[in-house]
Amino acid sequence: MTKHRRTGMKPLLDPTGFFGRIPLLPHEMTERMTRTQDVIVLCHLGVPKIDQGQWRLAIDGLVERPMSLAFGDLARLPLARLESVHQCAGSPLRPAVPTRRVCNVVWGGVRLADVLLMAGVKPEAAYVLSTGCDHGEFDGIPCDDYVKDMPLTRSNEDVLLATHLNGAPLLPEHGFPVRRVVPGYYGTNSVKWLTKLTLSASRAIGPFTTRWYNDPIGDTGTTRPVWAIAPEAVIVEPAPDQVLPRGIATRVRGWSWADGGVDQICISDDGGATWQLAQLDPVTGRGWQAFSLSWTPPRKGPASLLVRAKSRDGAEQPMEGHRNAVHRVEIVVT
Ligand SMILES: Nc1nc2c(c(=O)[nH]1)N[C@H]1C(S)=C(S)[C@@H](COP(=O)(O)O)O[C@H]1N2
Ligand SMILES: [Mo]
Repeated sequence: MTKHRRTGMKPLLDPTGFFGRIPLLPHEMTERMTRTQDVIVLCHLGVPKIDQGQWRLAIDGLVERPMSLAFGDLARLPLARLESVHQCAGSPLRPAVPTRRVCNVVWGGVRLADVLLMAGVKPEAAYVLSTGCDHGEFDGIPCDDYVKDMPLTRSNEDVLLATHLNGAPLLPEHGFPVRRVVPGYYGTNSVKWLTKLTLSASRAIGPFTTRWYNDPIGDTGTTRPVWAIAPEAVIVEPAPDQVLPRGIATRVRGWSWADGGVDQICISDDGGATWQLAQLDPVTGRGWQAFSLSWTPPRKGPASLLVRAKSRDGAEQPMEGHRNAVHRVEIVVT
């Protein structure tokens, strides 16, 4: 551990510019654990190339002991593993469009709380700002880096400085060598290529926390940061356009998730006029929860199935107009 701080370090990017990988479609999300090759990839500015030996994590702001940690300093801390749903909030330019970019993975790393303990957080601190060293331009706006924030109270829960994804070191596109992972928050908060933690009394001021990633609260003219994952569910079976025989029981199944867990899943076969309660598995860690329902198609012709999740804190999925609008699958009954 050194007191030395490297500044002005701008790594090369490869590729440069927006980079993403198409996720599995809901009917392809057949496995509880998503294979790394199927994990979503979202990079606003490109993928920095970082040498693990050169990498440093600065901890500054409202701390007793500002410091700079090398990878080996982190590796000496206890390793934590956590299963967690990992979901992109969608494009910040189209925040109300459901994208269902989601997967369920195991993160490995050290607890942010352990690192903050080493630095000694001052009582005035209320937020943890995290800086990623990617840089460039997004939507025509120049960005020196990628900075996100979160309340300090949440940081002391199960937030990780992750070094591993599904048991292997992070791939470059997932944030190698170290990223923040905020289980239960949308992926945008899980800062990749982490190089700095800043303890602050106020929120971050960069474009990724002020210009983008704020949702309007009704018609109040105020906004809320895109932090906690709202309740959501996807139908895995039946698949779109699947043909099912009338009068024979079939299984509707899928995954549901929400920050803090899902409490109830309902399925409708009449456009939302009536709902049937599905069976719902309990939550493990921060992972997604399986649901299933035995359903007998009542009549011939085109049919649609809708699924709606209710979180433990009582929030229900909206029918439309939000990123977490209910998922609908069109099928055919013969
Ligand atoms: N530094 C940095 N961190 C980032 C991003 C980014 O562009 N730069 N994209 C965010 C977004 S929008 C998402 S959805 C997740 C995606 O993580 P993944 O690509 O490892 O799945 O990373 C987040 N962390
Ligand atoms: Mo995202």
